Amino acid sequence: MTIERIEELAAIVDDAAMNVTEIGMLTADEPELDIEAAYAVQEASIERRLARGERLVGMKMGLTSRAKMEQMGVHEPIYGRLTSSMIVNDGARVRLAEMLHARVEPEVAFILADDIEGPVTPAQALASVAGVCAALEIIDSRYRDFKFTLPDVIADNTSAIRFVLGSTLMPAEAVNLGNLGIVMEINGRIIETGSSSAIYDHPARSLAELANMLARTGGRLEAGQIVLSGGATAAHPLNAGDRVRVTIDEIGSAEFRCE
Ligand code: 0L1
Ligand code: MG
Repeated sequence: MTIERIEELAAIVDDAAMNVTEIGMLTADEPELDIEAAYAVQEASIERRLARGERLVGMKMGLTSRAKMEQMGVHEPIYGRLTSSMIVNDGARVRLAEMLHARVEPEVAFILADDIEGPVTPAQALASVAGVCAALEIIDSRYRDFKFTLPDVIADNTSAIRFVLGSTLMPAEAVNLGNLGIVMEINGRIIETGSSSAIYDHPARSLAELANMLARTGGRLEAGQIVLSGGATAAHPLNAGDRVRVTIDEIGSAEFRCE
């Protein structure tokens, strides 16, 4: 695919996100949009954000649960990019008018102390982590009815729109990272329970896989970056007035309100 076409497709997903307008699948009009081209579109769409003054603050893993992988018919997760405009402070409000059909999922987040360059094992990746915290990711596909193929969702930056990090950072080695109990509540009602083991079997495995996937194209994770390791349960639709909270054993909680 030509650079010009990649830029055109990046403008379509970026405009849709900025103007809160839904679009049809890019693959419907562009049969050449394979996974490699889709990551190029994602990167070009992020370049547009950076040119507007946003900063790259980290990366996210998507489709990390067996259920989501089976649903999409894939064998490996996908990754997206996190920018400064996606950060919501713990306890703050999010405006649903800035989203199309937002859903929320509980996650475990890493903050990196050092760069991570693949190939690495989960244990090696953990050695570069400053700490872990509870997180909530809001996803909002730009595609009509949240329907997409794998290249479409990669091009659309894996549906990223907002995320909240809990205010407590725990040393990764101090917690039982591979099997932490997770409870997500909406308006005080428990809506999902799960375990961090649902995140690619272990959040550290997800982190290492991300570094290894980036290494295929010469990329790496950088010190100070945030990594969302993947959804631990199904994602839930959000409505105005919702108060959302995740509590993760041993690492704390994160919350936001919808308006
Ligand atoms: O963060 C995620 O797991 C989302 C990945 C993209 C698929 C979706 O939007 O559900
Ligand atoms: Mg997610």
